Amino acid sequence: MPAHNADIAAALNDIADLLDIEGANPFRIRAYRNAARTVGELGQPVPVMLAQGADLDDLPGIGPDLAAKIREIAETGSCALLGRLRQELPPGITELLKVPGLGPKRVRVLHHELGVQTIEQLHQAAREGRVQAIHGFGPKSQQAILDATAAQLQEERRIPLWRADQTAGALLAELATLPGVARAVAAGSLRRRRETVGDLDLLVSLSGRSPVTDRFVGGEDVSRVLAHGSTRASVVLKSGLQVDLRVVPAESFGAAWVYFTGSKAHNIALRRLAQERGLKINEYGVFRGRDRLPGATEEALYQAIGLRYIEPELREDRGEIEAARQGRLPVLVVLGDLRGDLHVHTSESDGRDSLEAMAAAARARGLQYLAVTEHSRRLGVAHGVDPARLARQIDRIDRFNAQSPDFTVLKGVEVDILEEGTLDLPDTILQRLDLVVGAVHHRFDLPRAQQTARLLRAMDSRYFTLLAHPGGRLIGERPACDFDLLRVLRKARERGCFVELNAQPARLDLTDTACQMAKAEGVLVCINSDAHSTLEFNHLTSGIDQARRGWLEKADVLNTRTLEDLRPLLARTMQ
Ligand code: DGT
Ligand code: CA
Ligand code: CA
Repeated sequence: MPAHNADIAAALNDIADLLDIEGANPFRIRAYRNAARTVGELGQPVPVMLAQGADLDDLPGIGPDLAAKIREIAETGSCALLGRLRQELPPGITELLKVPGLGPKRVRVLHHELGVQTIEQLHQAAREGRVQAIHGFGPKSQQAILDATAAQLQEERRIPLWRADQTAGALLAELATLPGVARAVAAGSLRRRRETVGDLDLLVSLSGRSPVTDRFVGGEDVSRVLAHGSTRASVVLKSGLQVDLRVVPAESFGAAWVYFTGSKAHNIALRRLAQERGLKINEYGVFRGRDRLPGATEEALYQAIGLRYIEPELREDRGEIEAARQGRLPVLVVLGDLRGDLHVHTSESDGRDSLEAMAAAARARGLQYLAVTEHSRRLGVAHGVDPARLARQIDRIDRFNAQSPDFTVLKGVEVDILEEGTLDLPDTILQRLDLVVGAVHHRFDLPRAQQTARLLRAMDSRYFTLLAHPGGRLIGERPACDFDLLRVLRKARERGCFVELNAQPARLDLTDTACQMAKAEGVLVCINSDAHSTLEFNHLTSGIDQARRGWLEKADVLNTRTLEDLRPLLARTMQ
């Protein structure tokens, strides 16, 4: 399959990184970086240009040698030079580039002087004080490396929720088939739908004698057994993920499920409340002196201490117990509440499927509308649109809608917010749209005051509807940028515009607590898939998980509105 420009640019950047670590000639390194940028900003896919017989060495800064490499990458996905560099250097070395503050030059020195090849080894070296001994690295940079690698390692041990879901689903299905097993359920952070999961906690209740723990530790994917008794077992799977299993009698099931769902902070707060009422709760039940109160269901356990049932996503000791006490728990949004999706890409920019295919897929999921929001021109790597191409897409959408009585495609764009806070497309084209989604895709590193000013200025644009993935983070890969969220939310309310909860599993941006803040400030949150293919409407489920952790109700979410109710809200941002 021919490579996308973005993949070609990434491969060229990898070559530059590896050459840099190797200590190659700076001019050669710069040539690869420039070529990566040039390819990234091309208006056309390289494979298409090649098919049309274009000469790549006509491009600025690209000579015959680089042109041949680009052709090789475009046709095969890689090139001999990249393969050779990857073989010569230790496989983990590019991981070191992920440590904030470490560029190729410093990685080269650390590798050369200390022989470190992995983040773990670098962490160890910093802990032993060996980093500060190197020329150019003082105690201060050693401490920074120590902190950054610690954070990196911590983060790496947690896995994203969607992956945990897959493993847990398979294990639970297996447990449920064992003789004597009445129920097999998930607990822990997985059930609370945290965005990352440290280990899996599974709970089984029995209807008779059962070989459940023996069969569990003997499972095919188990690499190590940490504990094995008749009521509990812990294993490490081949993937490195730990799984804790508890087996409980049916009469304790509710109490145990609450206990092992956590969070720990929620449990502690529950226990304190129970004590105030002269009760004792633990994983076996609720007790007044020696009497056991009903604890077979979670509802019964909560009721015994005077509370309404609390949804697992809320169990973080962030006010849910007080809310349950006062009977003002939120009625959390569910997937079926969503009527549309306001951030979707098609093959016109970096999506995989056509506008028509995306609309059909959204409709098949019961949605009523979607907004097509291609990248704008600055994002050459994503084949971003210029005004002329956007104008053609607007016409195409008009034609589509004329033929589509029961599903509407809204005209949008995901316009880049430039460094100074201006937008990457002129008002003359933006004003023809139904909505303008603004997003930051570069200079994530601006200082707080400057980043905040950039976002506020963007929201002051004449046409601005929705701030996409506000934090700009990629979970486990890139931290959120630093800005004053409260000021941004207040500006959004003042301007009548909205913030996105981007549902891509790697983004989940807004975070849960940021959703709570948006709700408190009276700013509607839009849960968008940011789908780049028809399959990616699945992301909406992850977005709903996160929104629920953020206490959002149907009314707090913009795209639970019918198209009729949505239109005037969008129109207010486009005047
Ligand atoms: P994780 O695994 O780091 O993503 O987070 P959790 O919440 O799944 O934590 P985990 O696996 O250590 O424990 C599962 C649940 O068991 C936890 O949410 C609450 C309960 N639990 C564990 N240790 C304690 C404890 O020391 N006290 C109380 N009250 N509950 C605990
Ligand atoms: Ca856990
Ligand atoms: Ca655990």
